[in-house]
Amino acid sequence: MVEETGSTNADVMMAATAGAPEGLALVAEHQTAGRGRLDRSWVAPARSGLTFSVLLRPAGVPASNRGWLPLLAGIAVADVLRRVAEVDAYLKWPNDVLIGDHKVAGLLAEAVPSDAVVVGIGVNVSMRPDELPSRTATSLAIEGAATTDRDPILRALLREFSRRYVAWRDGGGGAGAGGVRAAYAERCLTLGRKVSVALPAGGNIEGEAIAVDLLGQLVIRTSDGDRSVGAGDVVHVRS
Ligand code: BT5
Repeated sequence: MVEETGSTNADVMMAATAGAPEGLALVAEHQTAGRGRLDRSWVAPARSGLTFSVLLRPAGVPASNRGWLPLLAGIAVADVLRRVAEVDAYLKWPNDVLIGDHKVAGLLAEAVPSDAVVVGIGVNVSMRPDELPSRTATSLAIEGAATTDRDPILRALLREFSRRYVAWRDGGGGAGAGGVRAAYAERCLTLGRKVSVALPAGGNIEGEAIAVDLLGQLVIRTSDGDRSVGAGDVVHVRS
């Protein structure tokens, strides 16, 4: 636990490079340079939420299957927020945790050469409406959660993520291991919706999100056939 740092993901990636063991977790009360995907940022006032990162070394799981890790973390976050905070948390592909249409938590998985993956989790807990970093954000407090006590939520998150990770890794790390694909699909609001996906390299794909494939990619039924996307920003289009 540290009072303040730039980014817990950056710190744990450095520790990973220096040989730190699997399971290392770093929690920060405040991040001054919190990272999102694609060079975006994660912004939260000190102590308004949970910001932490965990080091994993899934040796034995093929690199092509590691895309499941952030999805696995999302399942754990959604389940803990439901059980402990008693909110209706769902997943938006690939790894936003939403309550209604608003984002309460975000996940960032970053690979470190030589087999390590750092999974960072940010959860908005007591953030007030005037502190929200964007119109699309929310917090447990705003959603009337049963608790905004960060300690039990953090402990439950670490336990649940670890439990799901071990079951997945020990099952070989595929789509069926630890039931990850089915568990993800069950909690994912994106499936069955009309979506527009902005691809990291530019351009959009539009169609109906019909499945999550064996690698954790989103399958979109377009007018030109089915396309799988491994990364991108999804907008749920209202019909
Ligand atoms: C994410 O990226 O949602 C990944 C966030 C991961 C944060 C954790 S905190 C611990 C660890 N250490 C780090 O440095 N990072 C990880 P993305 O899907 O790209 O979403 C980023 C976008 O979400 C931003 O561009 C904002 O629009 C929005 N955003 C920023 N801060 C937010 C917040 N606190 N709550 C909700 N939305 C936020």
